[in-house]
Amino acid sequence: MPRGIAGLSVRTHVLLTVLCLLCVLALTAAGLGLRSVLGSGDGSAARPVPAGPRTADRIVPVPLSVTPGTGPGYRLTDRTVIRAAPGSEAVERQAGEVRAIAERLAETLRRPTGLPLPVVEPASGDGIALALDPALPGATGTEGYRLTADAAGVRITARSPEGLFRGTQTLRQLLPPRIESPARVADGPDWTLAPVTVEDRPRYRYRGVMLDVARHFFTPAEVKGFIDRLALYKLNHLHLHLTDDQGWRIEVPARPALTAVGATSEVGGTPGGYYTAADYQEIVRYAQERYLTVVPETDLPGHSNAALAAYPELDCTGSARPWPYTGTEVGFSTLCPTGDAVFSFTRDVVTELARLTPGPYLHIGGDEVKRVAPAEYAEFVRRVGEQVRAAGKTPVGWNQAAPGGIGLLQFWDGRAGRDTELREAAERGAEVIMSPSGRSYLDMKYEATYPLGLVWAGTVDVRTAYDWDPDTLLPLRDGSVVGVEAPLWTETLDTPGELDLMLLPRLPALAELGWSPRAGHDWGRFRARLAEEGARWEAAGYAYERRHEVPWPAR
Ligand code: TNX
Repeated sequence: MPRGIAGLSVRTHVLLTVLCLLCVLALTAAGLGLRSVLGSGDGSAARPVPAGPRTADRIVPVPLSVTPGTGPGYRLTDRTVIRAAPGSEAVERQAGEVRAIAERLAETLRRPTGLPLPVVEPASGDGIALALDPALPGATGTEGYRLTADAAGVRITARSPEGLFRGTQTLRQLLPPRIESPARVADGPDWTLAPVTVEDRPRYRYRGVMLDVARHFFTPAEVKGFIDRLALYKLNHLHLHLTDDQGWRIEVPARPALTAVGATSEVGGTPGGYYTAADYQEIVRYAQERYLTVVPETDLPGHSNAALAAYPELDCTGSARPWPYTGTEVGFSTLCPTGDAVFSFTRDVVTELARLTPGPYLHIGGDEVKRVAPAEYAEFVRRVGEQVRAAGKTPVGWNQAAPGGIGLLQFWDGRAGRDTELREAAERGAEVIMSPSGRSYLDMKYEATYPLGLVWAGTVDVRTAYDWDPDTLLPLRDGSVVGVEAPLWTETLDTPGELDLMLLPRLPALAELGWSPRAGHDWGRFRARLAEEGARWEAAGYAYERRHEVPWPAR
């Protein structure tokens, strides 16, 4: 028998060639079909931004359910009012909150549109209505909402003000991207929402981002800008990493040297800075208005070189480096883990942070302590955890803090065997926030040659950040994962623009993991929706990385 290519008979070869051709045709057709669903190609060719009202499949994170309506949708005009109708059962406090949410929405929409958009009380009439509705199904929870838009108007209902606020973020995304412009849009588009009904609620109760203000300091105004980005994607916690080897960033009146000495510098030797009580409370208030809880972290007993520079008597192992420490090595420093002095120090710190923080959590760190014996470390963590509880707060720790009896643990380091203690703690009832470094660390480079960031946990491109499941990444007790958090460490980042480049577009990936139902998780659809966000960030003036994985529209 004549032999053809690679030992196949000529007949077989012809047959295979025909089959391959059919395959290619089928795949191309499927690809085209797929593309029209995804709304995108491979990302190399930029697309024009579609005209007309935005279709409702543009919401990020994707809602629980989106039902397109019929008809023209709702167009904002100079007759549109925003009705804050708290509902008859609402207590005074809630009425005030609903009104404040309406005012905030009005402010956001007035700038680009130039429309008057007055906030009024009457429950009926043309426009955008925000109303509390205790009759919504219980499963809606405190953060869920229902939004309907049709030619007559837009109506957002929720069981609590928090849900109304989340709904207003969806409303922003139903409008053209230029709605994010901080200034009047000349020749603006029709400000029209597509007709739709959205039913929505989060998958996890904890959805956070951590900002490291210790390695590089960021001013209260810069942190507020950061909060704006988180609010848009329905995040509900801002974890501030306030202390580390390079700086102590929160004033503690009983320990004035912490900031007088410990805040004078940062990575690279630039001046640093710190928050006064008033600064910190201003950040907390701004976050609260956007329904984000601030989780302050003072990293103990390691990562404490700045505290040791201020109070050298707390250094019983000789771990401190000369002050200022402007490098980026980790794991060298520790407070003395035993003795009265250290616990009187931690009590001062815990007491002040508990006083300043309305949220339920104080994060006590606990990571990378290399110079302390395991039993002493566990006892230290246990005692500081007790101090936090005595101050009326719930302690949170990095996964190493598991042996210290901390009930809410943040998983970050899954390197060989390091999650064993976490798994055991979860078996005993501990809850877990998922921050796997190889997936959710926003300070990891997108690719090895990227100029900012680190690579110790690998590179994290958009798909890597998106394509994992917080519930099943680790074999933990069912129900122990209560949420996700993306840490943004700042060894290599010192301007808000650099923060943006690392945050966008990976923040929406994390946000969708935290908010959207497991069944809604789909990389192809996600990247198409993400592409639309690019125009929104440009309108807002935010820097972002146009990663090749995402089919960004033409500029
Ligand atoms: C590990 S994650 C750290 C930080 C570094 C970060 C850099 C964690 C609890 N500790 O001290 O800044 O890596 O990616």
